[in-house]
Parts: sequence; C-alpha cells; structure tokens
Amino acid sequence: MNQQQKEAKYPVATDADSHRSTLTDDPSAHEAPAKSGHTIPVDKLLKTDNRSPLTTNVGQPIADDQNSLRAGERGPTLLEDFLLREKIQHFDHERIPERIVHARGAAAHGQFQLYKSLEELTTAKVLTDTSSPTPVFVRFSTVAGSRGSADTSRDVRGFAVKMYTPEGNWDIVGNNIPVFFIQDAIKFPDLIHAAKPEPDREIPQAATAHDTFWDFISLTPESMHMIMWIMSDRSIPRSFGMMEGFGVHTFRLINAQGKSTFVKFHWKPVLGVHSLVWDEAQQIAGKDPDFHRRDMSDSIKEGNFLEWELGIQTLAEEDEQKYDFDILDATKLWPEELLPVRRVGKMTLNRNPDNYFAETEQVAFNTTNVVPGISFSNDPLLQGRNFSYLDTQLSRLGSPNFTELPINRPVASVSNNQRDAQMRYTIDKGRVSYAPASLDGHSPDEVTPSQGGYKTYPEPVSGPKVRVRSRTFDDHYGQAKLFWNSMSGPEKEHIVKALQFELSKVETRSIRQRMLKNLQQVNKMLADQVAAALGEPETDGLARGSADSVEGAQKLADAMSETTASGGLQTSKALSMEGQPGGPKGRKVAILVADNIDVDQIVALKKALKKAGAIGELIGSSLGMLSESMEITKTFANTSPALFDAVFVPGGAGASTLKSKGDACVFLAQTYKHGKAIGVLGEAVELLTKALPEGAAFNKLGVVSEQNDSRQDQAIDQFVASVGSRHWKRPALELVAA
Ligand code: HDD
Repeated sequence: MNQQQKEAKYPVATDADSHRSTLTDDPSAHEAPAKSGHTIPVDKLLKTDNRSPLTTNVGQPIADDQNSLRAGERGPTLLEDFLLREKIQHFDHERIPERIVHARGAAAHGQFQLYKSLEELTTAKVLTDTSSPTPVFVRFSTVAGSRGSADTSRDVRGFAVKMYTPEGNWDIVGNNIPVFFIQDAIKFPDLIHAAKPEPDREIPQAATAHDTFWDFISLTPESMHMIMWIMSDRSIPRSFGMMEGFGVHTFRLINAQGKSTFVKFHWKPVLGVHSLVWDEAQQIAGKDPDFHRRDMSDSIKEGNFLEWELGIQTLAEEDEQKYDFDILDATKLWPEELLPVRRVGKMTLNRNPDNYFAETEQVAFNTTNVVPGISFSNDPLLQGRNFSYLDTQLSRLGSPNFTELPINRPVASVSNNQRDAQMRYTIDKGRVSYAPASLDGHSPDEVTPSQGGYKTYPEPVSGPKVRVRSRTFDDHYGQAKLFWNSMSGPEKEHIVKALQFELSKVETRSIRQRMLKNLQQVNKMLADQVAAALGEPETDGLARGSADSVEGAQKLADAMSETTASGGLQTSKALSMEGQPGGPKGRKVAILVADNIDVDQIVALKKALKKAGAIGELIGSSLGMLSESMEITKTFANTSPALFDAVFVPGGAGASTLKSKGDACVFLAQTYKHGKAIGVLGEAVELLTKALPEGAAFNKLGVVSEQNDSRQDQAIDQFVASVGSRHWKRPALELVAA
C-alpha cells in the first residue's frame, strides 16, 4: 500500500474526531448518537469514534499493522516487537468465564413508566414517582446451555431487569416461569450439575433430555410443579417479547409508616404469551440458533418495541397463613384468581446495546439490589440467592470493582469508604477512608431512614437453629395438578409429547420408571400416555388411547386431578396460554415467489401487514430483485418455515412454476402441520392442493385460499387477521409429509 492509498484508507484525523472515550460524567464531552429514553452511565462512556489514527493502548501511533518485526525479510520475529506482543497478548486475554448458569443471553435498553403512585404500599421512588420514566436494561437468557448454544432449547428463560433508579439500582432477577425446581438454595448446585452436560463426555449441550437431569428430578418430587411448566410450551417461547416474566419469590413492600405488604412481581407482555412447537424449536436451533436475539434486535431496529406491564400481587402481612400453600415456598405460585395481578406500569425496550461484551456480557444482576421500600421474605431459595450473586460476579468479572463497569453503574451517586482492589477506576481524594473521621474531607454521612436511608424490615424472628424443611412446604403435587387441570387439550398433548421425548432419551430404565411414578401423582392419564411411549405397562388399567385420535385427545383434555395447595381452586385460567392477546403484531410472514408471480398482490399484502405491525419477507430460489422495488432476501435453502409465523403465495404464472418445486410444497405442508396461517391466491391454490393431503382444511382453520380475482382484497385481509394464531385441530395432520 503506498502512502496515498494509506491516507485514503485511514483519513487524517481532525480535532473533532480524535478524542477517545473518557470517564468524565459530562455527557456533552462525547458525541454519543441521539438515543431515545434517558441517559445512563453506560451511554456517557460510549466510544463513538472509530476514525482516529490507529494506536496502541497507550496511544503510540502505529505505522504498520500488517507485518511483525523481523530480522531480515524471511528471518525470525523479534522479541522487541512490542506492537505484536501487545496486540496478541490482549487477544489472548479477551475471554472472561461465562456465567455458571444463564450463560447465553441477549439484552436491550429501555424504560419503565409507572402509571400511578403506590405510596400506600411502598416508599420506593421507582414505584411512587410518576413524573419521569426509569431507565432499564433487561437481559433474557437460557439456563443450561453454554454461551454459544441455541436460543430455542427447551429451557427456562431468565428475565433479569435492572432499573437505574434515583435510589440505586433495583434488579428483579426473574424467569419466565413463576415457580422454581427446588425449595432451598442448598440444592441449587445439585440441580445445575444434574442439568448441565454430563461431566464425563460433556453431553448433551443445552438439553435436559439425559439421565442425570431426570435422575435428580425423579428423586426430587418438589420439582414436579416446575416440571409441568418446563414440559409445556412455555419453555419454547416464540420471542422474548411474547413471554411473561416473574420475580418468583415473595418480596415485601414497605410504606412510610413502616407497614409491610407481601408482594409478587409479574411482567405481562402486551403481545400476549405465545410459543413455538417443539418440532419448530429443534429446526430453528439448526437454521438460526440466534432466532430470539435476532428477533429482538430486528424488532427494536424496526421500531416495533417490546412492551410489558409490571404487575403486582399483594398479600397483607396478617394473611400470611391464610392459604393452604406457604408463601415462602418458591415451588408455589399465588393463583391470580385468588390474588389478582394489578398492573402498575409499563416497561418498553427500545434500544439495542452498542456492544455485546461491554453491556450484555458484563452486566451483573443481584437479588440484593433492592431500594428503600422494597425488602425480602424468608423464602429459603431467595435467602441463598442473596448470597450467590455477588459471589459469582466476583469470580466472573474478577474484582469487587465490577460495579464501576459502565453498564453496572447506578445513576444514583456512589460514595463510601470502600477502596482499591483490581481495576479501580474511581480516584478518591484525600486521607480519609474510614469512619468516624474528624479530619478534613470527612467520611460520607449516613442517611437516616427518614431521609431515605435503607432500613431492613424489622420482622420479629425467634426459634432454635435447625436444619429442617418446614412441614408447610410438604405438598409437592397439588399445584402441579392445578397447572395440568388448567391446560387446554392441545396444551396437555404438548406436555405429554415433551415428556415422551425427554424420558425416551433417558437410558436408565429405573429412572424412567421413577418418573412415571411421579407423573402418576399428577395425573394418571398423563402418566399412561407417557408410559405408552416408553414401552411401560399402563399404571391403573386406564384406557390409553393415542392422543392423536379424536377420542384419545378428548380423554386427555378431560383428564383432571383433585388439587391441593391451590387455595381451593381446581383450575386457573391465567395458567393457560389459550385466550392470550394475539394477532399479527410482531409476526413474520414468508412470501414464496418465483418469476412472473403477481407483484401487485405482494404490494397489497405488504401494506396490510405493515398496518398490522407485521412484516413479510420474500423467499425464492435465489436472491435478487423480483421487481424494481422488491427484493428477494431469503432462499429456500437458507431458511425454513419454522422461522415464520405464516406463509403466503401470490397468484400469477410464477405460482405454477412453484408447483414443480418440492421446497415450496414442503414450506406449505409444514406450515399447515404446525397450525400456522396460510394464504394462497389465484394459481397458488393449485400449489396448496398439491402440497396438502386429501381431506386437509381449505378456507377454514387459518387456511385462506381464493381463486377469484375480485375477492382477493378480502382474502388478504382475512389472511393477515389470522397471522399469529395457531390452529391445532386441522384435519389430516397425520397424513402431512413434512
Ligand atoms: Fe439464578 C443467574 C434467575 C435461582 C444463582 N439467575 C441468574 C440469571 C437469572 C436467574 C435470570 C441471569 C442473570 C443475567 O442475565 O445475568 N435464579 C433465577 C431465578 C431463580 C434462581 C428466577 C429462582 C427463583 N440462582 C438461583 C439460585 C441460585 C442462583 C437458588 C444459587 C443459590 N443465578 C445464580 C448465579 C448466577 C445466576 C450463579 C449465574 C450468573 C449470575 O448469577 O450472575 O449466581
């Protein structure tokens, strides 16, 4: 490269673009791009300038970054080459340990806006001050897989929210399931060791379908309620924005009079709760392992922000013992029919992080990050978590100064006598780093509770020191039954199939049999259906019947159990995903195309989709322009129907060409099988006839087909309206070859 070429590639820096990121708190000192929402410390530290001259980490300008320093053109590399050594050594140390659980995650920035002050319940400013929104950073994760595993593994999803409040950071470190596997934190290492890949061969990755997991579960009946959730479609969400979030534990809110109220936190997605089916989840894991994180960042980029309402369930202190479940037991939920969820504010995720490592990887959540007016209950799982999070950040991020990392810094000012340690950035002035101190620049003053200082709720406690589990935690099956009873027929079928899949992968028969015994405690029909797939005898002489047959499906739908520990409820509507708000918003439609397809219909469809908040993507045999303004962005080879919520084929001669393409037929057949919306117009109706078996649904159950030109607009509207719905009961499903 001659000098002129070099200058063209690396333009000479001007004063305006030569600054680097610094640690000043003055936002005007940087040229951070315009952002929506509030500024938090991480924004102020954003390095926006990549056009300045290349330098080492101490600012020495670098003239040649392509060649190391050698003794002679073909000679050995010299130790003197400090440029080579700095670059390679920095690279050698780039990785930090991944999280011990929840290693794979994706995050976004946003804000929380409270609707109305909750001052009757709490003094927390974030829950009493409606005047301005609180900045938030939210990380979603899977639990068992490594950082490079797939998004759509069957797993709990972490739902960790960091609120940068004026009284310090408040973290709700929750999941998308309201209960947990175990009641006591002392069992957490066992649970995770059992769920993670088996230690001899490190198999399987990001999957619970293996012996050690089910061995532990089969010997841990308290996990059965959680198992019902995990085996339901809740553990394979359609997108992060279509999941509920739960704080899981019982917390306390404390008001200005010092009165405490028990509380559970919920995040209710505005788009409703929706899931994939297992077949899709497995395909997506291969076709697009980044499915969820891509969906979130694309949605935000397109202005389709993700939204949840914060919900609270509250319980008066004096009602602590009112129900037949213990509110300190994290394997139990509070049925919403008994204790309704009050929606108190809205969280909107509207900005993608700028740098995965600096923000999403380095963010550190902690259940002890609470603010005045919010406190803990004695839930033994929460108490153990309150120890674990700070501890894990120390080893993962390497120093107690991890709170100084930009993403972890509070907006509230920090002032104390803690000093030094590795990677300290703050430069504390003066001689005083102790209290009490009389010397100049004396220590920061304590803040009394009346001035807003944090005060632990003075709950009276007494009793002998004992290692026991309270008898009030004894009921392990009652709420598992409530969950089972509350499922619709198709939801029950999906649970059965998930258990059949998982347990059939367990190699040790005694573990499978022990699991069947546990399942019998939840529901005999459920256990029998699973036993059938495992080649085990029926348990109770109950007629087995395949869930695939109409009678079998009905029997399963009708199979109920007598509940306990559920406050007298036999079912709870809130537990089922059926009847959730739905529709096309946030959905993706595959539009199959070939040369000479009807472009006007695509224009009309895209317009209708846009209006409904959905998007359409063109899929053809190769990339390229279909018309002057319409681009084919995916090929049959690089995508899959599993990545879309619906499929549409316009009419025209091109639709007839698609008839000779097996790929197009598979696209339609699989979309039919997975119960998703299909729209075909004109000549494409014949394509659909070819793709589906005899007896399949046409013009009903989410399949829209219209040959008549004059009715195409209505057909498009009808198709768009059915995008986002699933039709589980389509005829001839067992004949579909896909
Ligand atoms: Fe945990 C991470 C949620 C029980 C110990 N946990 C972690 C994350 C979430 C949860 C969302 C990821 C945070 C992030 O995105 O960085 N954990 C839960 C929930 C639980 C739960 C909802 C039960 C109700 N966890 C739990 C127990 C323990 C831990 C009982 C230990 C006693 N969890 C950890 C951890 C992690 C973690 C080892 C790993 C990475 C991290 O903390 O920052 O400390």
